Amino acid sequence: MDRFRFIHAADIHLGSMLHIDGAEEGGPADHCRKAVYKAFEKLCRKAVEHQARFILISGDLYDRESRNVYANRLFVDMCRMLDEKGIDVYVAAGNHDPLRENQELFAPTPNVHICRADSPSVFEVEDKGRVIARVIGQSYDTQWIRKPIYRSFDLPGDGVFNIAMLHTQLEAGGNYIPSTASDLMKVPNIHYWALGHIHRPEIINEDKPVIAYPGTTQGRDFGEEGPGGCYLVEVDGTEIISMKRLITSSVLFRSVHIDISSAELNAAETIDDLETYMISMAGSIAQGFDGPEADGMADSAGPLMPGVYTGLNEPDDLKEIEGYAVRWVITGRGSLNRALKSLGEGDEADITQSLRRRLDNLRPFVWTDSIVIRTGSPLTDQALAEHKTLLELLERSAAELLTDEGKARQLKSELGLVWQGSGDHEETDEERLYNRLFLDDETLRSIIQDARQLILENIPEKAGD
Ligand SMILES: [Mn+2]
Repeated sequence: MDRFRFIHAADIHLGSMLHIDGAEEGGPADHCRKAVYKAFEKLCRKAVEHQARFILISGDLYDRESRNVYANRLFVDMCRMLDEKGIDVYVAAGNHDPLRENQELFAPTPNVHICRADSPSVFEVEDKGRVIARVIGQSYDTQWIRKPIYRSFDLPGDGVFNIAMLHTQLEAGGNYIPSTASDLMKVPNIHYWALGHIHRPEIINEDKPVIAYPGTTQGRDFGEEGPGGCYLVEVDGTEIISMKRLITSSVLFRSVHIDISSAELNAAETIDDLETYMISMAGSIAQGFDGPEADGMADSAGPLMPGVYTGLNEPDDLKEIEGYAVRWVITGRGSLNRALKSLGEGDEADITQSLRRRLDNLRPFVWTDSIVIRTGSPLTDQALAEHKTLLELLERSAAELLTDEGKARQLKSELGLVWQGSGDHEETDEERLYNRLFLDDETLRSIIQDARQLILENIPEKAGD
């Protein structure tokens, strides 16, 4: 049978920049300006390195309909390099970069195949004179497509590996190609749905057909934490042998939670103690270890299917990272609260500046974007006694939700409603609930921990308050 590899990417958003606060020219600011372009270059170099036969880009290659010269030139330059290696590039335009006539600033190289916008385009991928794969897709011609265009994706079932590219929110209604996973599964003869639009990687269906979002290649703000990347898929005939996520981010956004009631900090009393702790934590972040307090990718790396991972769990991935933009979220009840609660806005800025200065030489860089303080004073013995039942109930419920699968499932199905039909994700805020199509275990865990923390923070400090 014919064996080949391809790369599935989407939402590259060439022409956009990362949002970090306060960085001046040079250092972190430079990295943040270039990171989106760098991610695309990495993607192309990885295609060569892994001997991919072709690359799929399922929408939002560019951030805007009007191309910028740098972005368009980079695309054409990289595609020329890929052409020399015999690698084809298939592009479907998305809602950010809808297809118009005469919009390319540089002539595309012959290996670039762009889907039409008025009807589905079908491309055949050949190897040694034989068709080994087909790619079907359709471009956006305006910012919205409200029709189920995938229903006319018609490919023969003749033993050739068939791929469909679709830039969709995967919602029954809405502006971005109304569809559901089961709608897509009804389209015959498709082996792989190469989706785009949702910026968080997600494998919606594991097999026959695979339905997958590769996520953005480089997160651009705190709504897009975790490493961006693409999928490397290996195929034998019409069977997928392996699927692996390659990391293309060079800068990561991280919200790092610091609990002042933790063992390391419960004796701390001064801002200096806190800063010292944050400096040492920054050192761990730079090395790729963030300890149990940090949320996010360290424990989000569980395999989705053999050979697929979502986080930085291969040593090589760490080498890709040039820096981290960190939002420190300081929570909990402890003695440090006395110093923290006297802070004004200027003081927070001062701590931010101090951290930036003290971490200036750290590589990969750890840039303090902001500090969020959400602490309370320690509970007195009297308050602990008065709220004994509440505290016990709280700990028991939190523990049950984390360990009892039945309870967790029930909570997930109820909370999950928040994720459905949230409408147009282009218009909501950076929290981006929409970016999580389904409530996964990691998100559930962080919701339970946050809820527990909030309840603890709001217990009155003195009995009778
Ligand atoms: Mn996008």
